[in-house]
Amino acid sequence: MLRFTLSQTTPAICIKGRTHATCPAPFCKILTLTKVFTMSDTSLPPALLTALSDLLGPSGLLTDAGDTEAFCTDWRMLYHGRCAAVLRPASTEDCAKAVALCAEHGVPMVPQGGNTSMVGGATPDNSGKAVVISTNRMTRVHTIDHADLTMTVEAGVTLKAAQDAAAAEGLMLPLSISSEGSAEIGGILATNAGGNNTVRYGNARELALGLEAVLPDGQVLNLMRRLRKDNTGYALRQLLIGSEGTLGLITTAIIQLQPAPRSRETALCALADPQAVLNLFAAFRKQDPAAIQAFEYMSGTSMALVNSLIEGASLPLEAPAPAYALVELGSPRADDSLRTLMEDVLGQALEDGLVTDAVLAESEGQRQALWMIREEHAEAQKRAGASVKNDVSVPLSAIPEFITKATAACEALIPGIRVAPFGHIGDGNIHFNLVQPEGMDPKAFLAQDHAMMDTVAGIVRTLDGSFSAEHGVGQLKTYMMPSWRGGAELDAMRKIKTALDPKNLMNPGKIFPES
Ligand code: 2HG
Ligand code: ZN
Repeated sequence: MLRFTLSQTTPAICIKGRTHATCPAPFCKILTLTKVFTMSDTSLPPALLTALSDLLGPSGLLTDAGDTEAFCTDWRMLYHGRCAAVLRPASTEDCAKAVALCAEHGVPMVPQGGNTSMVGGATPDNSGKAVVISTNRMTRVHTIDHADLTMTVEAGVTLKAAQDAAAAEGLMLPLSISSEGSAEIGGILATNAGGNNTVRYGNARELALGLEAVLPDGQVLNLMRRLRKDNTGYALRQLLIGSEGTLGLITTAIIQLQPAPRSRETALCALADPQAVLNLFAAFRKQDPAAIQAFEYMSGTSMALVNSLIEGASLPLEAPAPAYALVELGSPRADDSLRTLMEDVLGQALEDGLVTDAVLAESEGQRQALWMIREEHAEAQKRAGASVKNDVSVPLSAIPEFITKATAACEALIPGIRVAPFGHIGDGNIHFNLVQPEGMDPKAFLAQDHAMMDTVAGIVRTLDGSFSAEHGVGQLKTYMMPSWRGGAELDAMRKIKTALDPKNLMNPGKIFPES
C-alpha cells in the first residue's frame, strides 16, 4: 500500500483568467489537495505507479478521483471521462521519462494544456485506462530575444502570460483568442489555434519557428531552431503543430514576436447583414490591408445573448442591429495615420449607408470594453443552455450565402433554434453556433447534434469550405473525417500516425475514427 500526502494548489483561474470567486462555471474549482491516496485509487500497474511517483513526486502525480476529475471534463461540460492518473511533469526531461514509462506499460496518454478545447480534444475517454499529462507545471518563459524577435517559452505558459511577458519588453505576441487567460502555449500549438489576429499574422503555425516535443515512445524531438528559412528535409514541427496531441506532446516552443503597436484604433460598427460586413472589410483592405489587426463579425442574435447574459456588457450603439463588425487597426508607428484611415473609411461607409452606426474607442479602457463584448460570446452561449458548435471556414466570397442557407436549414430542422453565428470573418472562419430553443430540454437538443452538424457541414462542402477551422477535430468531429478526408489523404495521415505511434497511445480517439 503506497501512501502520499499531497498539498498543492492548481492555478485558480478559469478560461477567461478570472479568479474562482468570480467565475460561475463549476469547472473552475480550485484544487487544494491535502489528501491521502492509495494504489487502489488507480488502475495503473503497481510497478508503473511506483516509478511515476519516484519520478514526479507528490505534486506531479494525482490519482484520487476527486483530484483528477477537473482534468477529465471539458470546458463545455460535454465530455466526462475518467483517467488512471494525472501526470504533471515540471520539465521536458521528466515528461520524456514519464511518457517512456507509460509507453513501456502500454498506457494511453492524453496531453492537456489549459483544458479549453471546444471539441473535447483534451478529455480522456471513460475507460479510466489513460493518464492525462498536464503541462501546467511547465511555466517558464526562458528568453525574449530582441534581435531575433523571438520568445522561447515552455508549453504550460498561458497565452496571456506569454503576451504580457512580450509586452513588458515592448514587443507583441500576435496571437489572441478568447480563452487566452487559461489556454497554454503547448495546447495552442497542438491545435494550431487561430483567433482574432489571423487575418494579419496567420495562425499559431505561422508563428512557431522552433519546437521541442516528446514523441509517443518518450524520445525528445529537438527542433529548437530560430530560422525563417530551413529547407532541410521535412518540416517536422509543422507535423506536430495541429496534430492535436496525437503525434507527441509539445514541451517548448520558439515563437516569433512583433514590435508592439504604438498606435491602435478600434471601432464597433452596426450593419445590415454579413455581406455589408464583408463590404466594409473590403473597404479597409483596399486602403491598407497591412493595418488590419482584427476584423470580427457578430450576429444580432449572438450579440443579444452577450448583452442579456454577461454582467457589465452593454451595447454602446443607439440600437441593436442584425450584424456587427469589430474592427481593429494597428501600427508600430506612433502617428495619427490610423485614426485618419479609420475615420475616412467609416465616414464613407456611413455616408453610403453601408454602416448604420459606429463607435470609436477613445481610450484603452474603451477599447477593452469593446473587446470584452466580443470575447464573451462563448461564455454567453454557454449560459444560454445547450449549444452545438460549428467552427467552419469558407472562402470570404461565400460567407453570406453560407450564413443565409445554413440559417434557413437549421431553422427548418429545429423550430425555435437560436442561430447565433460570430467569428473571424476577415479570415473566413465563422463560428456557426446553434443555441437550443428557449425552454427545450438540453438533452433532447443535443441528441440531434449530428443532424445539425451534418446539415451545416453539407452546406460548407458545397461552398468549398472546411468543417474544422481553428478548433480542430478533437472527439466531437472525428466521425466526419472519412467523408471529408477520405482516400489517399486520410490514408497518409493514418500512416504518419502509425509510424510515430504504432500502439496508438498518444491521445487515442481524437482526429481518427476507429476503424
Ligand atoms: C472565439 O472565437 C472562440 O471566441 C470560441 O474561438 C468560439 O464559442 C465558440 O464557438
Ligand atoms: Zn474563434
